[in-house]
Formats: sequence, structure tokens, C-alpha cells
Amino acid sequence: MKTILITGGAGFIGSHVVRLFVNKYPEYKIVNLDKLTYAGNLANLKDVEDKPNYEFVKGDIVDSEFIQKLFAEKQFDGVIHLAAESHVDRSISNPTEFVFTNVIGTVNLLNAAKTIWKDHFEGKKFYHISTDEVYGSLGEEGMFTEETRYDPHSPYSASKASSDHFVRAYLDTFGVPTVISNCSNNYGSYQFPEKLIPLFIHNIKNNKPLPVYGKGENVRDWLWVVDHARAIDVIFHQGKVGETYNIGGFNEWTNIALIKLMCRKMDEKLGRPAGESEKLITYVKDRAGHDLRYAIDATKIKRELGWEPSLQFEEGIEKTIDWYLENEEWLENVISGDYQKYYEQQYVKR
Ligand code: NAD
Ligand code: TDX
Repeated sequence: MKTILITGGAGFIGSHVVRLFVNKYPEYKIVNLDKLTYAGNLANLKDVEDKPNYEFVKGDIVDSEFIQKLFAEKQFDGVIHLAAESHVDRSISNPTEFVFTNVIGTVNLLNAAKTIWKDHFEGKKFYHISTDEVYGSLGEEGMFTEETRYDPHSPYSASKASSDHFVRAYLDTFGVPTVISNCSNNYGSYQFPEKLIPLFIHNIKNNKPLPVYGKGENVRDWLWVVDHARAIDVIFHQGKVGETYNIGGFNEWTNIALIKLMCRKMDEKLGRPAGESEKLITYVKDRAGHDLRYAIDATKIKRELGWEPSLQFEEGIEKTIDWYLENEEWLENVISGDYQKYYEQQYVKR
């Protein structure tokens, strides 16, 4: 039986990855390590928490001693590292936290893998999940490929770029078998409502202003989170050590076009007159250093590993809006912080 560590499994993308691996690979033991920051929510994993091949460990990747002990105890065969501070706006108000978790936390995991696996790297894999934001910002033309030079602008993307460099350095210097993927913006269920799509769904529903940064002309390439989890599965199993794979949806939207689409769909779903929700759009001060455009060229992963997105965006956004409308309690609990109590009920009192 293989033991796989997934870090950040209580977060948005991590919970989809844990769910996929626990259900698809009963022969693996999946250990989910998460600090349960404001963004970590064990209620995201209620449907798998009682499975025999799943274990949750609460812990901080910044605590190097704890990480070394955990690796010694569990003897992981593979690592899928998603734990991170992930919100650009928070990185602007508190950059240091991003250095601790995203850079030092990643280096702590690399050190532990290097120590435990020593020179017996065969069959082992350290898979680091990164973002398209490390490549910087595009003008109107072109796409990010795996060869695009790193050019991060926000403290978030600078910390992710730094962690990517450490991951490559540990392969080149110590032989730790690493692989990296850089993905575009994800959307779907269980995303913390500080990010554009769940925040705006919540605000539209509650007739609250929709704060559009700048002119809303920034472009993002959106991918359904379940398709990202599928890509992670493919790369973990078939990706070549030392390689980087870009993952994206070939699905570019200006923020304002996306917001208007959400408004139209929600008018229909909430039985409002056409055009009603758009009145909530409020242009606010732009994000500092706001990258204009991201677009991922995901041809390498399709060519080499056969992965491509499974869901069209119009269908995906529809499903996503329905999920947040149907899971009002999840959203309210996340917002009120009640989900912290969930952890105590589930684990501390057991
Ligand atoms: P998220 O913020 O929803 O979840 C992050 C998780 O990491 C949370 O469960 C949190 O509790 C945990 N965590 C944070 N600090 C920790 C620490 N010190 N020790 C242990 N656990 C800690 O993030 P997400 O959107 O799911 O992103 C997951 C990963 O994917 C990140 O590495 C992010 O950079 C990357 N990524 C995200 C997107 C996106 O659109 N969301 C796109 C590309 C790449
Ligand atoms: O209130 C808002 N108003 C607004 O106009 C918010 C929260 C966002 N925006 C804009 C900023 C971006 O151009 O919408 C776009 C998307 O914003 P976010 O949801 O904050 O995502 P982004 O900054 O693009 O980063 C996301 O994708 C890449 C994730 O948060 C990162 O973790 C990932 O690496």
C-alpha cells in the first residue's frame, strides 16, 4: 500500500484532489495535512472523512521539526503539495505570511523528503502545485508556455515563483524527484468566498454591491476545479520527473464579461427582471500591481499526457452557481467562521 501526503487538502482545490484520490485509489493511504487556516475547512470533505484509506493530520508546514517527524512516522511514497496562502489581495496587506507558508513551508517539505528518501528516490515523487501567476502579465497577444520567463508581480506570485525555484533546485542539487504544474484560475464548489466567483455569487444573491477592480478589463483563463484535480492525478502518475506542465482551460474572460454573465444567469435563477443584478456592479479602486492578462497554453499536457478540460465553461459556471445557491449553509458557515467549531466536534472531542 502506498502512502501519499496531500498538503492543503482542506482548501478549495486540495479538497477536490483528496476526494478524487480517496475514491479512485482505495489501495492508497491518503494523508491530508492541513493547518486549517481561515481557508481550510474540513466540512469540504464530509463525504470522504470516514473512508478507511483517509487520514487527516492537523499541522503547520512551517514547523520543520513537526514535518520531519511526520515524514519519519508515515514514510510517504509521494507528496502532492497544495498548502499555501493563495489570495493575492491578502498578500498585498500581509506579504510576510506568504513567505512563511509558501516559501519556508515548501522548503521544509523538500528537506523532509530529502532526509527520509535519502538516495532511494526510485518510485518516489514530490509534486508541487503552482500557478500561472509566476509568469507575470500578458498584453493582448500570446500565451504562457512552460518556457516563459518568470516575472511575478504580487507578493503572492513572488512567493510561488520562489517556491518553484526551490523545488527545481532540490532536484538539481540533491536529486529529489520533483515535478511542477502551473495552473490558471480555478472555479467550482468549495471555493472560499474571498475569490471573485463565489464572492460575487454571494453578493448578487444578497443584493450587495459587486466591487469590480479598475475597469474590469483584466483577463483570466478559467478552469473547472474538478478538471484541475484530474490533471493533478495524471501528472502525479505519468508526469516525468524534472518536467513542468501548464494546465489551463483555453477559456479567457474579461472580468466584466464574466461578471455580467453571472448577473444574467442569476437573474434567471432568482426570478429577477433581466438586468436587475447588473445594477449592483460598482467600480472600485484597482488592485495594486494588478496583472492585466493571464492565458495558458496547455498543449504540452494534452500532447504528452492526454489531458484536456472535460467541461465547457457555460455549463461549468451554471453548475457552480447552482452549487452555491443549494449550499447556502456551507457558505454562511464559512463566512461566519462556524466551520472552526466543526473541527472541534469532529476531531478534538473524539
Ligand atoms: P486555498 O486557500 O483554498 O487552500 C489552501 C489550504 O492550505 C487551506 O486548507 C489552508 O488551511 C492550508 N494551509 C495554509 N497555510 C498552511 C500551512 N502553513 N500549513 C498547512 N496548511 C496550510 O487555496 P487553493 O485555491 O485551493 O489553492 C491550492 C494551491 O493551488 C495553492 O498552492 C495555490 O497557489 C495553487 N493554485 C490555485 C489556483 C486557484 O485558482 N485557486 C490556481 C493555480 C494554482
Ligand atoms: O472583489 C474582487 N473584484 C475584482 O475585480 C475580487 C476578489 C477580484 N477581482 C478581480 C481581480 C482579478 O483580476 O477578479 C480577478 C480574479 O480575482 P481572484 O479571484 O482574486 O483571483 P486571482 O487574483 O486571478 O488569483 C487566482 O488565480 C490564480 C487565485 O486566487 C490564485 O491562488 C491562483 O494562483
